[in-house]
Amino acid sequence: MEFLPMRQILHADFDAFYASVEQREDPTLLGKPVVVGGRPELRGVVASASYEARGFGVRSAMPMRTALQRCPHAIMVNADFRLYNQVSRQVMSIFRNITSLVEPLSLDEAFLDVTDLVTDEESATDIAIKLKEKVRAVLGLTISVGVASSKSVAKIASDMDKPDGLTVVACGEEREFLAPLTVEKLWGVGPKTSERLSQAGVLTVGDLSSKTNEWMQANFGQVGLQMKRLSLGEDQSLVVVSRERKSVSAEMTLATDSNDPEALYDLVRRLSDRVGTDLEYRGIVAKTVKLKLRLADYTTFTRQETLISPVGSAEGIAEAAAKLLLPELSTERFFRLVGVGAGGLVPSSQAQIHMESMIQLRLGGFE
Ligand code: DCP
Ligand code: MG
Ligand code: MG
Repeated sequence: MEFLPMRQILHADFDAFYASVEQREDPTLLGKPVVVGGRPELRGVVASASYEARGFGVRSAMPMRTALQRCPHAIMVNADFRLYNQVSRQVMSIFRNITSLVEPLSLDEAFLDVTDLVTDEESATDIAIKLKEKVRAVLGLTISVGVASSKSVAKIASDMDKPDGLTVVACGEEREFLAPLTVEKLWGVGPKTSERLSQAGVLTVGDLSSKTNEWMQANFGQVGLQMKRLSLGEDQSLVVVSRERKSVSAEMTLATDSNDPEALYDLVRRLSDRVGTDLEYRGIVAKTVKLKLRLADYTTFTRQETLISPVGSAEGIAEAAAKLLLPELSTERFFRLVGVGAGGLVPSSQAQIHMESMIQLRLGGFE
């Protein structure tokens, strides 16, 4: 098997994410048991419980009814997904200010590969401390961070000392760290698998790591071999920066067909704003900017420009898109729809300067 050089991975996860955001928004909730979720009379469940509520045995995914039985004085708050989304974008952008190698796992957590940032003066642990301070200072929220040589160990570590935790697993100490933990802590081991393992006397990760490959394969197939590797702290999976779309775009049909330059520029600016925000959120820049236009008679075409230097902001996108719009405007031409798109996406850190600029007219499809 080929081995990668030693890596330094951080896993960062907000503490009681929804509940902490609500406590931040309304300081009278600070220090109190807060549960965010659906109403008990509607069979709602708990999405997030503050650590004060957890002291009473309240947990995520528990029926709200049960939560209120355990903690009758809990303060129930409705979820505000727009707000959580916004905070998520903000934290991901703080992460990306440290390194472009960020892999979000959900709204409130991400992996960061900081291998290349570590120096004699600054360890991965120092970077983790800096990250926690930055999040607290900018967002007024706490994250827990795990530091390890792989994603799976870093993720388990971040959960060890919540809230406001920092758990570092030194290289070479992965096995000892994992051994006493229950098997459910391993990625991919759910209640069913853990039940089957416990019937075979395998309760801890240490128990699992002492099973032979043959036994694991006979009982659990390929997944068994993977579990065994994880139990030994062996995980070479990479921090994946962007596994999504190849382009980002936004489009809008006008309320009434328009030939008014001001209205059209305004729309281009608003669409560029959406595209630019998305790029910033994902830490990527675009090498091409596209403008999609549909006339009153439904003729649809796109203009696109490959830029001399890639853009990653709303202003940059808007400027390029407006330049593409200018030659298309005429009093006889009524537009029905306008779209702005960004293509040729690369991580901001890998952006290369392009020596040529070209404008192309393309009929038909828009990615
Ligand atoms: N969430 C949800 N339903 C679940 C689990 C989570 O709606 N069953 C939402 C609410 C959480 C957010 O996702 O606030 C993040 O999930 P986490 O598992 O990270 O849980 P918390 O951040 O709330 O708490 P912890 O401190 O344990 O990370
Ligand atoms: Mg969390
Ligand atoms: Mg989480």
